[in-house]
Amino acid sequence: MQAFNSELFLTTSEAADLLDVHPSTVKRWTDAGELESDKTDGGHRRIYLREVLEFANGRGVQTYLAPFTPFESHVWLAVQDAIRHDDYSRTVSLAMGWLVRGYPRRISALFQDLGSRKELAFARVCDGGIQPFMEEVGMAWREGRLRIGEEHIASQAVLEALVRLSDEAWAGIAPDDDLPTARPAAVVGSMEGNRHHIGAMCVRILLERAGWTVHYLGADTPPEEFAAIQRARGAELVCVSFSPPTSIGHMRRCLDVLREFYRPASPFDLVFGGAGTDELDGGTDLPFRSFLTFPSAESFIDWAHGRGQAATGARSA
Ligand code: B12
Repeated sequence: MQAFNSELFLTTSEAADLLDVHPSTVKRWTDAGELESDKTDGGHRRIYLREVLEFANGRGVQTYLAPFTPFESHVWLAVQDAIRHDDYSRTVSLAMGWLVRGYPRRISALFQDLGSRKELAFARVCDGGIQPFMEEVGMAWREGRLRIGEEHIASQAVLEALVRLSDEAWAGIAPDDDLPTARPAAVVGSMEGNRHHIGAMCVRILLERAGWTVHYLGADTPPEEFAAIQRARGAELVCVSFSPPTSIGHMRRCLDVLREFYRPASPFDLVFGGAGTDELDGGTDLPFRSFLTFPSAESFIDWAHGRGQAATGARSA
């Protein structure tokens, strides 16, 4: 009964956002009867989503909902829930539905859209949207409701969205051979034995948006390689992602190797991230500039912003 869903009536400014015009333009169109609208008891215009989409179609305007046909209203509601209520449950169930029905491109497009929205903190999109979706995928696989191939498809769809978001973070910035030296460098990847790297990709984008150049190592990377790339690139930050079944033992080994390779002439902060990393007690005699653990993206981002600004400031001073 979607036709009577009051959530699908847009305010003037919501319609303006969707059509990428100023709200006064929408008012002009509704006053002229070109765009059909109702008025609330208080006299505010309300425009039915379907009318806005037909209007856009008639004028050849591409809205962000166009790639999701025929799920525009579902996506609209999912995006509004995320923006207004910090609620990603509609996003997760939409993405699960598309996964089961075989529409992975829509999954990518939805996470790319959410990830590029200025109204949403990207760390929250990771912890509130991507992580719960992938957790649901893992649960469905364990309970035999999804095949392992479908879990791979879900991972790939999310990774593709993240790769595009990484490209967006670099838009307008010089390519690799001409990197601005003012940007501090970080090394990011997943620990040896950890084939999961969606969390590491989230961290890569968070850092890129916070002004870092990221040397991304991907999944299952030996700690010696984190050390070698840190040294070669003069990186000031090393971020290692852990997730089950990698254990405290893996974290300790990583810490030991990085400690062994550490040179005070090339100092860096070391961050371990992912579920369970906050249970590690790193001890007190660590050589790193600092050693921190963060179980989520949101817990990390404030620190990363502050650290990035300090590093950039030190370079330009
Ligand atoms: C996708 C997936 C895979 C994919 C990975 C694909 C890829 N390219 O990454 C594949 C198919 C390869 C895979 C393989 C396996 N998997 Co798996 N996998 C998952 C699944 C479904 C999702 C993981 C994911 O991507 N989550 C999304 C990201 C965004 O979440 P996240 O990693 O937690 O990251 C967030 C935070 O932790 C944090 N974070 C993470 N890293 C970092 C780093 C830093 C620096 C910071 C600051 C923050 C941070 O921020 C992120 C954003 O929110 C999980 C289910 C689950 N509940 O997580 C199982 C799961 C982790 N896998 C599991 C298992 C058992 C395996 C296998 C052993 C299966 C097998 N028998 O072969 C193998 C091998 C694993 C290995 N050696 O690493 C189990 C682990 C259970 C356990 N306690 O041991 C889980 C929990 C599934 C389950 N319910 O049983 N898996």
